[in-house]
Amino acid sequence: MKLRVSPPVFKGGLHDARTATSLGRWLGLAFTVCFLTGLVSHLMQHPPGWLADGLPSRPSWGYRLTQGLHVASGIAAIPLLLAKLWTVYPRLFARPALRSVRHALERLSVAVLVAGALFEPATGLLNTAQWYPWPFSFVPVHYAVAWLVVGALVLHVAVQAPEIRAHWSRRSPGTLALPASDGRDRRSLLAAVGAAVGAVTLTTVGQSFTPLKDLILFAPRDPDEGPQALPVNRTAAAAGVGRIPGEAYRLAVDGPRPYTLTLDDLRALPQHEVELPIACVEGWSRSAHWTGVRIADLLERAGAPPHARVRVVSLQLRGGYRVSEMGHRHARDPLTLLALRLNGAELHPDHGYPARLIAPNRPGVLQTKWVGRLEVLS
Ligand SMILES: Nc1nc2c(c(=O)[nH]1)N[C@H]1C(S)=C(S)[C@@H](COP(=O)(O)O)O[C@H]1N2
Ligand SMILES: [Mo]
Repeated sequence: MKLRVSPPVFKGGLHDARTATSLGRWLGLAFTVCFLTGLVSHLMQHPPGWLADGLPSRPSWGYRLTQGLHVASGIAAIPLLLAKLWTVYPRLFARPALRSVRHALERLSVAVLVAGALFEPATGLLNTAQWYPWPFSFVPVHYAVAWLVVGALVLHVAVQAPEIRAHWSRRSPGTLALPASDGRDRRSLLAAVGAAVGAVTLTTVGQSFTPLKDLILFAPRDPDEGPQALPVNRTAAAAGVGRIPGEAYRLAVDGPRPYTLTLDDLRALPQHEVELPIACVEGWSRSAHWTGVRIADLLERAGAPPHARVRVVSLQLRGGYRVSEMGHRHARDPLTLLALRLNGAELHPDHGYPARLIAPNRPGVLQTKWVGRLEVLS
């Protein structure tokens, strides 16, 4: 018996270019916001030489906002992406599969776009849960694939420009040719997708937008959980530092006039209070009240030149986040502290006891805990 496979027939009215254009607009917006905020995050964490000294330390909530938008737009893109793929998937079965070299290249670029567009929110979402079920390191791969998606997306919009123009609005020429009854169904679909976007946003955004923290359903982080009402990314035990005895603690400041301080010496210096967030790249932010010594005062005492960069070194011996650097704007900002206290009490070991860095407009991974040394870089 001969088996004949015929392409499936799609009778529904919503696999059309007008629906694809309507959803594509919102998806394009979400991807654009996600890409630009991701780029900001990347530049703040790994600034190229020419930018390292230009990074602004204000507004103090800047990184919290861009990282919150990055995660929120990435999560909002998920229902939009699924709806968009559903709308266009009958094209997978278009025959002949390949009409020409040009058509083959076009299909290839769409395959790259779809693969990348699924990969980015999936890996990003798992990263917020700090779950890495893959053999590569998250940051460089997530960053590289973002450029791939942007490239494929620009190409896709260019190739589809005539279709997009013909279906951009309800009165566009292509749209007028569609059956009028489709309009109602399309509006229902868009309303349902909009409701899904609203629901996933409202139930996750409280991770960084604290006023909505009571609506959190799916987010891996409860902003209230953790010692001293602040979440912890890596505990002292996990970092291998354990409980550092305060009596044995020394802060070494290397510069033109190097010196060493005990914890009591630090407590005897002028103390300053600031309200600053930890804005974790893994998708949560929480503001807290910090007390400690200004980094600017410590640098002044070491005779550091005003434009010097500073390296902050942890007592933690291994791990990617044991060292961070900052340019002179962050180092000299009066809000930048070597903090000794958090929310009215001595730092909990998991928050960096005896001393940790807290600076404005800075990714959480660079707010080094268990600080043992400040190095003035020439
Ligand atoms: N030495 C050291 N500092 C560190 C880390 C670390 O692993 N080691 N983690 C960083 C990360 S990813 C974040 S988000 C913040 C979290 O600070 P918290 O635990 O006080 O909330 O600390 C940062 N400082
Ligand atoms: Mo983090």
